[in-house]
Amino acid sequence: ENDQKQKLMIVGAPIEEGAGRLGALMGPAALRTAGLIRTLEEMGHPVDDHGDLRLPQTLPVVPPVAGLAHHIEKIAAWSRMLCTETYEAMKDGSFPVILGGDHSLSMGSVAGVARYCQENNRELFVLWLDAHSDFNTPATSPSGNMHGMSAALLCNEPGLEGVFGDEAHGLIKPENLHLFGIRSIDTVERKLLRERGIDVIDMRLIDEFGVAKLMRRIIERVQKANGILHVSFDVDFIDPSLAPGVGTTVPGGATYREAHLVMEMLHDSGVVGSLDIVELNPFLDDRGKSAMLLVDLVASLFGRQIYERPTLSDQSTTAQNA
Ligand code: NNH
Ligand code: MN
Ligand code: MN
Ligand code: MN
Repeated sequence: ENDQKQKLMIVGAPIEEGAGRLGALMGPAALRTAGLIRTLEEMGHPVDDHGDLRLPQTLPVVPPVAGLAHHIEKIAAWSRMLCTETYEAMKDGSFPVILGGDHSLSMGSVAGVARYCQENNRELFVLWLDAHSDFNTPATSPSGNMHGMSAALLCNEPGLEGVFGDEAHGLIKPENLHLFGIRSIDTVERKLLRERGIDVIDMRLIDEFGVAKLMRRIIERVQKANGILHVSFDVDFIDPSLAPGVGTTVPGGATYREAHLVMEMLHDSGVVGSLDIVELNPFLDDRGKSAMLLVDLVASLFGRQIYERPTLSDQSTTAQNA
């Protein structure tokens, strides 16, 4: 047993304007109702709960973009706030956990972690658990919904510079982005992913090789670089039969055990330094089913085991001080 567990900084980001349908605003509340904080505390993790953030009265001025980017001023305001939250948490030695809210919030959360990593000479890797690749830009997006653009922004694709403007923020190297669970890609997005050489682990690969082998490859990469891994968990990564509470369900998602195994392996690896839980839409959920599954998955990521055994993460090794 480990008595010195890393402090978790938890913050809710009730943002829904990045998605095509409303309701993700209620995500943080549903995760809290499902017992997220209590569960982590009972597992022995010190929790610093920052509550849910609110949009400021005045939004940043964002220059017009070429193409479609709905509600970019609001997304910019959220991104800037969340970037500060995760950056400060990392500096503080805490593990930031962002409760969404739609996936546009990862522009901010990852940018803050990336800024910390840049300043502290740590290589940042991102595991993007999602049915979608979220690699659209305002010029390529068929919908204009910014939750489908967050991975592209983080890889410095053109057209989204206005989100941060002159505000300090970090970005990631496209070769350090690992998309996992993918089964829905738009036409121009597909071309862009190919051109940038993004690592796309689609469901076909997961069917053929299994989660364990594919995850081990990513984890070993991060470990070799002494890097930090940010996990961005989109609820639609999971099969809709298990997690119906999301606006953009796609059939053929991760099974119950596949999703848990990903989280268990991530815990054991000791490389995860930050986490987003995004796209939960309680308005579409079935009696809290998706919210409760997410709490259990987060518990697996933070060390809940079916049958206890020692792991790397337990030898008081965390991603930050490794
Ligand atoms: N690719 C679509 C778009 O850009 C859908 C994105 N929706 C998501 N992403 N839920 O995870 O509009
Ligand atoms: Mn704090
Ligand atoms: Mn997504
Ligand atoms: Mn998705």
